[in-house]
Amino acid sequence: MLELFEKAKLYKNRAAIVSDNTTYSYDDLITKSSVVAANLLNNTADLKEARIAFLVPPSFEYVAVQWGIWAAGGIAVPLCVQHPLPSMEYVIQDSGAMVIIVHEDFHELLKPLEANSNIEIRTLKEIFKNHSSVLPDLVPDRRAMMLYTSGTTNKPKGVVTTHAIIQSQITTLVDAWEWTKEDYILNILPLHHVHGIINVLSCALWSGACCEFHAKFSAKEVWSAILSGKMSLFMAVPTIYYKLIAFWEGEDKENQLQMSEAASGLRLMVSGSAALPVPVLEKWKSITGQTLLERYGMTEIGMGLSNSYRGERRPGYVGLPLPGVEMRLVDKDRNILDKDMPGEIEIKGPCVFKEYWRKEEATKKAFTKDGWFMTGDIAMLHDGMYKILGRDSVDIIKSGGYKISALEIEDVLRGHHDIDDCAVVGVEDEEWGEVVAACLLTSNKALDLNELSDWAKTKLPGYKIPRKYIIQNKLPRNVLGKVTKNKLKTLF
Ligand code: MCA
Ligand code: AMP
Repeated sequence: MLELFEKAKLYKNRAAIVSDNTTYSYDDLITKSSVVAANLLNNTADLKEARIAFLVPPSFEYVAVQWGIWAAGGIAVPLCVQHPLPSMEYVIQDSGAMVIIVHEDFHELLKPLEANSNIEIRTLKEIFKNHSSVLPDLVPDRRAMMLYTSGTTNKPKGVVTTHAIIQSQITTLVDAWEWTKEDYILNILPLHHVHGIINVLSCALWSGACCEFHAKFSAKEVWSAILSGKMSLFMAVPTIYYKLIAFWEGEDKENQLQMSEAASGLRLMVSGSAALPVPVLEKWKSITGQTLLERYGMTEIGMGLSNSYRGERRPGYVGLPLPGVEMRLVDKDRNILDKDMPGEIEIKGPCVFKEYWRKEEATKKAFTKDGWFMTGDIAMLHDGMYKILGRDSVDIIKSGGYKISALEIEDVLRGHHDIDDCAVVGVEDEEWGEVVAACLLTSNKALDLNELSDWAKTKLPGYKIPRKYIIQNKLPRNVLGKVTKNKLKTLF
């Protein structure tokens, strides 16, 4: 049996999950996920890495389904509740999932998929129907999860991890950040990415701790949870800390004092998924006394570098490689660099993903001949610690902690009948890190940009919609005809 499940069995009636104001124990989780597994197996012995997509908001039910898929030998493919149908359809088709488990609230949305294919949609009610079965014996090298991430290709790729990789990603963090079963964490992050799934949810469950879900981020609700005094840990993207600060600033002095006092009692607050601006770190420290621990990670590697839990947390730096993670910086010719020289981060170790799903060429291209994963992130070792300097590609945008491919958005925008051509870039923004900005070529002098955004929302998740537009007669290009995106950025 997987070590995660073995541990959960020992935690018995300890609180595992709080969602919708209900507390669920580890026993509840084992029982419910075994029912899901039995229903998925449907009298067969093993799902044998069948991809099972699931569209369930962050909740106890989400975890029961995820664990149920694992227990039955399947690959869990979480869908995001905020995505429009075409984004989900892409993931379902690309992953080859033939079964989708859906929360009743989203059944209607997915029905068109069922009508046009052999895909079977099963509601939570069906999948939670009492049933039992012998569960397969799983070896850790089995594929377990697939998370879709944007890259330098226009469509997201499925990043495949095995149980062993997931376990390595979890245990590194449990050790480094000293998780215990007494911990209590609030999870307000989306559950189709590593940050919410591994760093928060899975580390908590591995440790016998409790994870409380809020289905959606709200600064007011997070502050209420902090004020409740239950939380010992919190993890979020920089934009969320920015929003929590803004909320605090809007309160009266007395409330501010209480909020600050409550936040100062947590044992650890972590920031990641995007660069934490030093002014945000400093402001958070001044109002809560907490020095945010910044770490660096990627869907393909889990977490790679981290500031220290007990030692120095240096503003603007991401610390040192986590135990078990091998890292080096290289120049464009892949020569290993010395300190104080900017270079690309390459990573090796048991935390690194197995493959891009059914993309052999892309997988091969992502690794050096001797097995180092090339992250595309540029960093420098300075005074004993690493600092992230940026990315090697202008086509990757980070907004609100989400990774976004400029090429994917351009592809969609070009599909609009009024758009002759376009180029998309990320423009620096205090709150979001970057915001998506599009330069459009159009012959329609009366183009309504709000209508264009509304149209794009039917094709792309909200966070990928451009927030800034400019209309030009031509795109800036170099002598080779390539759009000069850095020049384009200056136009915004
Ligand atoms: C939403 N809005 C935006 C953006 N998103 N404006 C500009 N840029 C954006 N990216 C606007 C909406 O249009 C709306 O505006 C208002 O903000 C509220 O929208 P809503 O969707 O409700 O936003 P939110 O819920 O407040 O979302 C902010 C958020 C979210 C909570 C920060 O972006 C989020 O959950 N980010 C986390 C992503 C994450 O977990 N990434 C990890 C992947 P109006 O009010 O005018 O309509 S990275 C990872 O896993 C690696 C391994 C790692 O290192 O961690
Ligand atoms: P994702 O592919 O969504 O997992 O995003 C991973 C990317 O987020 C990395 O390749 C980095 O570019 C960025 N990232 C994550 N953590 C940090 C950080 N602390 N500072 C700067 N960039 C970060």
